[in-house]
Amino acid sequence: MADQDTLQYDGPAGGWGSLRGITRIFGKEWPSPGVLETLARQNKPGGFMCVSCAWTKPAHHSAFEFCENGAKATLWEQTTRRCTPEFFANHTVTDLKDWTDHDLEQTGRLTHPMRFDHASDRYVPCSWEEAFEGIGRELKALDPKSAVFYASGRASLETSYLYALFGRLYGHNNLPDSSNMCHETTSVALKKIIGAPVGTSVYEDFSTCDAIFFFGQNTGSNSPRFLHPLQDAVKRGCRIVTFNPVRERGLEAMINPQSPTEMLTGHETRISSHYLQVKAGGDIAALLGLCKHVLAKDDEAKRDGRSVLDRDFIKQHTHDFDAFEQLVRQTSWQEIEEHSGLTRVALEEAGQVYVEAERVIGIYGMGLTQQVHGFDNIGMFVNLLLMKGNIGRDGTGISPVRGHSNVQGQRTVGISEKPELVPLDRLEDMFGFTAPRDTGLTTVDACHGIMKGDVKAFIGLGGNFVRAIPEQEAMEAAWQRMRLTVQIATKLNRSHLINGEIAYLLPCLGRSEEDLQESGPQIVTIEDTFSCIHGSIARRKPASEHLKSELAIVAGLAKATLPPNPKVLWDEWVSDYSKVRDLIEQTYPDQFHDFNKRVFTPGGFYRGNSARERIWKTESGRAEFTVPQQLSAHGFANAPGRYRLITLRSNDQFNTTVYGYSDRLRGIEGTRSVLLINPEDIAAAGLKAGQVVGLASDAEDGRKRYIGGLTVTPFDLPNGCIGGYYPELNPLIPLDHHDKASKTPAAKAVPVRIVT
Ligand SMILES: Nc1nc2c(c(=O)[nH]1)N[C@H]1C(S)=C(S)[C@@H](COP(=O)(O)OP(=O)(O)OC[C@H]3O[C@@H](n4cnc5c(=O)[nH]c(N)nc54)[C@H](O)[C@@H]3O)O[C@H]1N2
Ligand SMILES: Nc1nc2c(c(=O)[nH]1)N[C@H]1C(S)=C(S)[C@@H](COP(=O)(O)OP(=O)(O)OC[C@H]3O[C@@H](n4cnc5c(=O)[nH]c(N)nc54)[C@H](O)[C@@H]3O)O[C@H]1N2
Ligand SMILES: [Mo]
Repeated sequence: MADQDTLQYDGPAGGWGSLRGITRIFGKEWPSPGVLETLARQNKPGGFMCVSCAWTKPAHHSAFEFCENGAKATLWEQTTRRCTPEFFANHTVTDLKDWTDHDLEQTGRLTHPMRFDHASDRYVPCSWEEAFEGIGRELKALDPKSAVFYASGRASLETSYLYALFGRLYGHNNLPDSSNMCHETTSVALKKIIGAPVGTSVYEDFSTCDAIFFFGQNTGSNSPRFLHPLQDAVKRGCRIVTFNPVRERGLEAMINPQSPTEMLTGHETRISSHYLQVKAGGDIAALLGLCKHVLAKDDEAKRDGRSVLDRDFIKQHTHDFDAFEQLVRQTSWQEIEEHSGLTRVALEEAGQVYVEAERVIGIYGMGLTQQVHGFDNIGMFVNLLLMKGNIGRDGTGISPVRGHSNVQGQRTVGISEKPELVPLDRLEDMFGFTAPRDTGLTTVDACHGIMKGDVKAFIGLGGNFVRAIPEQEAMEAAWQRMRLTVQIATKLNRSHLINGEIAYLLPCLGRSEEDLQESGPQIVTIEDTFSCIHGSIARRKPASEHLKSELAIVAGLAKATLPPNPKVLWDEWVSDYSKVRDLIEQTYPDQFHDFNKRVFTPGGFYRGNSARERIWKTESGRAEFTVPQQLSAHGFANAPGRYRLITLRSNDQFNTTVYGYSDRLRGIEGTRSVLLINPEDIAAAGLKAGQVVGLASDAEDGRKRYIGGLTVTPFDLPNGCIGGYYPELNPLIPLDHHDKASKTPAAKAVPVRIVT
């Protein structure tokens, strides 16, 4: 299935390959027959909501509403392996630092609360009381502003609400989220441009749109259930135009693994009608090219009294069209071709799809957000959509595809370093305290604070912060100077091996496990990428009797840290999560009215979006046309021997969780230590396929950063762009290489040199 010149998979996404992908994990991880029952209830009302991506859970679900990667995530959580106190007694933390991400997590589910013992260089078991008391004592002794409470986007709305409340009652807004490495560019850009920080499309829009434009989102691996509505859309004639430096198989063709006919006949659906391999960071120019074509066609149409632009919409609903139009007219095709790496002809053909479509949805992911000029990427995408009124109408919209299953929801219920986004007055009323008003730390700010020594305590509600951030080597060194580090987790990862003076590892329930409290089994809720809220309830027996729920852990920490407050009832909230939902409803009555009654609404309940109603909560009161500051988003100069490194996710990982070594859809098997590069660039650099090389940072700051042991692998990429895997290559990313507006690390075009 792989062609000879460049390693590339030419089978479809889905199909038998996806079933084999699942079975491979089943083989290793099959815990018990009960797992099938769990999978059958996945993503359905009254079932549990997948811990993988944030794609929606539709009301009209199929028999098995899960995908290859959702099944892997569930099986990974429900493994029979256990990472016990005996395991920790047998391994020093220093030894474990040589283990791969995959092997660390393969030790299985954490079973006991553990404290790090410096003298023996080992984790030793401790009781929950001891852990809470020890952490509370440390936090009480610190200046609250020197503590950071991080959240990875998985914890429920209930837990997230209480975690943010804990931070504010304690005295800070230092609440960075995995979103700060992900779609923060979206939250900042869309808020400013259309007045709502999240996407405007909903699931139903995919059944009426005429065209979908895709920028830098890898559906086949990262939100595979999205392939079904895409396939349906293509079948009814909708056209899909993709911009991506990599030819991602999921966006090329797909076989529905849930359709017996397709599986038996091997009949695949072609997904993208146009596939444009833009250079990494070339999207601003590419989008300008599309806009230029739209203007040219509008000029033609005007001659016979027609209009391509939606002039009424532009006049009534937008601001600053003239400045934008001027820029588009001024920019030459030559500049556009140079910066995008695409030809005028290809861009005009793609632009024509836009011109002809009455309803267009714009989809994007990390390819646009993780760039130095990510804000301008999104601004340009919105410009294109605004030209024809493609926001705030059925079948249209700007649609960022969110990452973690509840990352969007965490922001909705208050996990944010930006106090202006949180109803602090209301919280003060409800809980009788004075909320901190100063801006807290983003992920990048927190890293700087840790390096400088200003940040002295870090609590991680899930995730693998140290492995996911840029500048990993320097950060690991600085990390150990902190006074207190606490990690709440299901499985062992590298962040648990880099410890402060006092360190705890607290094991929690996963979402697929029964959460039994005083009032009975608990429901938790999450928000999907379309702002729909879903309840989740699980029945599986927990991995260990010593686990606590994330909510109970947050409450335990808070209670041990904060002075008593008659309005803050941690024990009551732990005993019955519906009471936390009441608090959420009270804090956000417009969006969460009747929360407890609506928890199991099929398809989730929609919490609304002003921009979808064409109410623009922006400075001008209208949707903003924006003018990008430059034509390339990557943010560094071209130089001889300097490449743009794209850090990629394989089909066999969830972020830093590496399930295995098969990147099936890209035809890369058995290794992650690869340098993907096109044959022309291999020859030009005097390299040979199969040669082992290193990558060195080529950032202007001159700092040394290096990763070796990478096998040169021919791959279909634009000239000057090379690829490799996240998180292994994270030490190459400078901490200050981030989106200018939101500080999202720019992991999709990193300046590097190849070292032989
Ligand atoms: N199975 C699985 N599912 C996941 C995840 C996972 O790791 N595994 N992670 C979850 C999370 S947290 C997130 S945020 C999402 C991430 O999902 P995506 O948003 O899809 O993120 P990536 O896979 O990092 O990169 C997306 C695409 O951007 C392309 N790209 C790179 N540079 C550029 C560029 O300059 N321009 C353009 N147009 N494209 C570019 C890459 O080739 C890649 O196809 O997925 C979520 N779902
Ligand atoms: N170079 C590069 N760097 C990147 C990216 C990139 O594309 N390129 N992507 C960025 C993005 S989009 C993101 S979102 C971040 C991801 O950063 P994080 O969200 O911090 O990392 P994850 O890998 O998702 O975290 C995995 C760990 O979460 C824990 N875990 C799993 N389930 C649960 C649970 O239910 N509860 C708790 N408490 N813990 C649990 C397990 O211990 C597991 O080891 O990485 C960012 N970093
Ligand atoms: Mo993400």
